Amino acid sequence: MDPIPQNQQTSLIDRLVQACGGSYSPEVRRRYFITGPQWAPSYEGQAVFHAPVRAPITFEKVMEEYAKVGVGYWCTHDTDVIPTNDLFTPRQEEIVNRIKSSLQKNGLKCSMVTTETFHHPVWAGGPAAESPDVREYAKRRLANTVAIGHELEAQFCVYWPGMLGYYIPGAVDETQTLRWFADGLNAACETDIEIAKNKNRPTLKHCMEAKPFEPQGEILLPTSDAMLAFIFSGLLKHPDMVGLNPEYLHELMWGGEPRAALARALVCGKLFHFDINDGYRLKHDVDIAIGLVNPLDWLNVLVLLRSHNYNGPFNLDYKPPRTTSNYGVWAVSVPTMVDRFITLWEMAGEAISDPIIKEATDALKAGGAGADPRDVNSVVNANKELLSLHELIAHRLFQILIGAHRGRTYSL
Ligand code: GLT
Ligand code: MN
Ligand code: MN
Repeated sequence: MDPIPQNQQTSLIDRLVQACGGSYSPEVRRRYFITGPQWAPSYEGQAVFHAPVRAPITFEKVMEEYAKVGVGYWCTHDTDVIPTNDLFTPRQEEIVNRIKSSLQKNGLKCSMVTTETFHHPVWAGGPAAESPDVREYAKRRLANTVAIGHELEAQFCVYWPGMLGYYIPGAVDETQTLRWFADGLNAACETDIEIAKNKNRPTLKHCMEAKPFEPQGEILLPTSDAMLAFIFSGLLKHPDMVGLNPEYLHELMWGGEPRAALARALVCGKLFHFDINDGYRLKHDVDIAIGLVNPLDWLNVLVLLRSHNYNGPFNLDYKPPRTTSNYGVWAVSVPTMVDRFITLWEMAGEAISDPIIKEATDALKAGGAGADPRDVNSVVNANKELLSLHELIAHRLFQILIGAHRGRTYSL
């Protein structure tokens, strides 16, 4: 193949995306509660070892592009859109007004707001640092985000305490830090209750998001399970208002099984919000788009959520790889990840109603006949053959993933 002239590269991308086929229309995509963060498409590719590869983009552009693709909801950190020094000033109100009109112009809704408590130097010691000034400022920031959330008619508020911890052990009192962190959340819930009352709106759903490492060396609430314990610890004044925003990859990062982590949140009634993406076990937070690494595991996750009637947001918490251009973010990343999500969701529906899986599952639940529960060997023998169905179910799920259940075959 001849080298591709620069001015023909984007049309090549468009042609190949088109050739892939199987994409959903923006109308169909809008039927799902898929939310698009400001920070994902505007991530420029920078990191400790990386210079940025993409140009900055405004929230107006992000909203316009989400609307074109068919992502109906937008969410943001306070400082993704309002520079830190403009917070609490008249500039903040100006920007919030611009956000409102841009949402309206593009037919989008704001689903969620979150406070950036990790990037700015004020958070060097974390949002629950020893200094009362830092903690006071953190409370103001959280309250301000709650107020912005109500202003933008959001339903959710997310907390990712990635700086709640330390690099150097022994210098920080963990129990005290956790109490101080609870004070911040309590203040946010109380502000919420007050604003909600004044505005005659429901209170927000406050969702904690865990990540086991990065950017802090040791994080005090590193997993969704640690957060569940924290929610039920007695430190929160309004535990009923607080739940989880698990992220698929963050559970893999500590070596967990995301589906099991989600199940634990579900049985506690705390699965409020869900960050969807993909990546690798026991590696850093690569935030690859959904389904590109673990499609079979994703199918299993969505089977769980569909069968438990999860109806919260699916938040595209993704970072475009450094090899993707500004153009590629909108031409490739966002539409293809939305479509993979929808496809996997629909496949999950097929798995739930698949007659083979259903019969196998029912048989396992019925158990074998003729066992005497007082005799261990008879219990083993009664169920022995049935247990092979576990592996058969897994095979069937693979077949559903590749379309074999609909007759797709290879070189038979
Ligand atoms: C950051 C983090 C994400 C969180 C965001 C919300 S910020 O990008 O890695 O997983 O969801 O604060
Ligand atoms: Mn996330
Ligand atoms: Mn992540």
